[in-house]
Amino acid sequence: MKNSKCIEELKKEFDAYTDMYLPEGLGREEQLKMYSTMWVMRKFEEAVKPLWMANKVHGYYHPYITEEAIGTGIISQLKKEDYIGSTHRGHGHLIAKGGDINKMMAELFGKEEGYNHGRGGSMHITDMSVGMLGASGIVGAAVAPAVGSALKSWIKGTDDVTVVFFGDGGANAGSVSESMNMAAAWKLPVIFVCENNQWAIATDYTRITGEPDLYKRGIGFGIPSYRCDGFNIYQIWETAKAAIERARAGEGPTFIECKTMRMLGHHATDDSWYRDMSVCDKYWEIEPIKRMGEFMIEENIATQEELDAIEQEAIKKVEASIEYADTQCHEPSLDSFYDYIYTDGEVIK
Ligand SMILES: Cc1ncc(C[n+]2csc(CCOP(=O)(O)OP(=O)(O)O)c2C)c(N)n1
Ligand SMILES: [Mg+2]
Repeated sequence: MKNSKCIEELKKEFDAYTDMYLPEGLGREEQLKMYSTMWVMRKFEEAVKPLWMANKVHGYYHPYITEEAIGTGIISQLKKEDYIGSTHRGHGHLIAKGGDINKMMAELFGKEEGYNHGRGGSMHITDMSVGMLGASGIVGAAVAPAVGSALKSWIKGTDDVTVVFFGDGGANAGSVSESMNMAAAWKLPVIFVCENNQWAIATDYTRITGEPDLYKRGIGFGIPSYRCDGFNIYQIWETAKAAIERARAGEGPTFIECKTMRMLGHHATDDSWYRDMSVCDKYWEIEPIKRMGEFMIEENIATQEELDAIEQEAIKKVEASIEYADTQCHEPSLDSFYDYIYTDGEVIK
């Protein structure tokens, strides 16, 4: 199928579709940095599956592939002191916030040098040094703590912002609504980002909600709410910029639904038997990295050579992280089995 025909078909079925455009204030260097971040996310995720199959990576892992524009377009604008709360699909969020991919890979390998000393795996990575409040295997669970984090910033009088991510499935957790209500009532500096990839494991999201326009939930709480094309990093960047400015100015929360499409299985080996994956064929034409690259070339923002070099750099970084985790890190010793159960105090063995 020709590219343009795909796009015409997509426009009919993907109601969040927007054309690419250059938002005011977004310079070339920032664009190249975001492009690079997306490639690191992509190469990291692509590398993990074969490692998982080879039994080098342990525990579940959920790829963020094709959702990279969401985390990147938003988190790239945060400062180090700002916070993010993440999901079970959180590698990309941490990469965008400046996390250490060597420590991430070591954690996935179950090694002592990993973020959680190899005890937590993919879904439990936290890095307070870059404001990453934590990933969570419990869907929607990051939202209430994120409102707590925003409350802390408000009490301390800083201009720090907290951004919290959750899926279309996670959006249905009761605590998400309670948190939105409190944040709106107290005008807290928090941004709710719903990554609507239209699936919650094997459930089409429209089967479990009466209102498929998820951004409208924010409106119900009096929160300015927007829908973005989850494949259009420029629209996401522009929407997030305004939301971050509002939060820093003490004007309260924003809700952003980034509508996308889950183009792979829910986790590493889910073959998506419950859905027709051919639906995704068209969406690959607008996957965010390809789309941003094409746009930057069309608009003479970057050359193909520059973009290729950025991709190669990302491959090298990820390869180095695998080499580190595989050959330089250590298995936790058996006598450390009970370590890190409590932050301090007596450990009951
Ligand atoms: C509270 C809770 N209920 C159920 C699950 C099982 N579960 C794990 S991932 C998932 C789907 C989440 O879907 P969504 O929030 O849309 O995120 P996505 O995986 O699509 O990124 C579910 C139901 C869980 N981990 N936590
Ligand atoms: Mg989902």
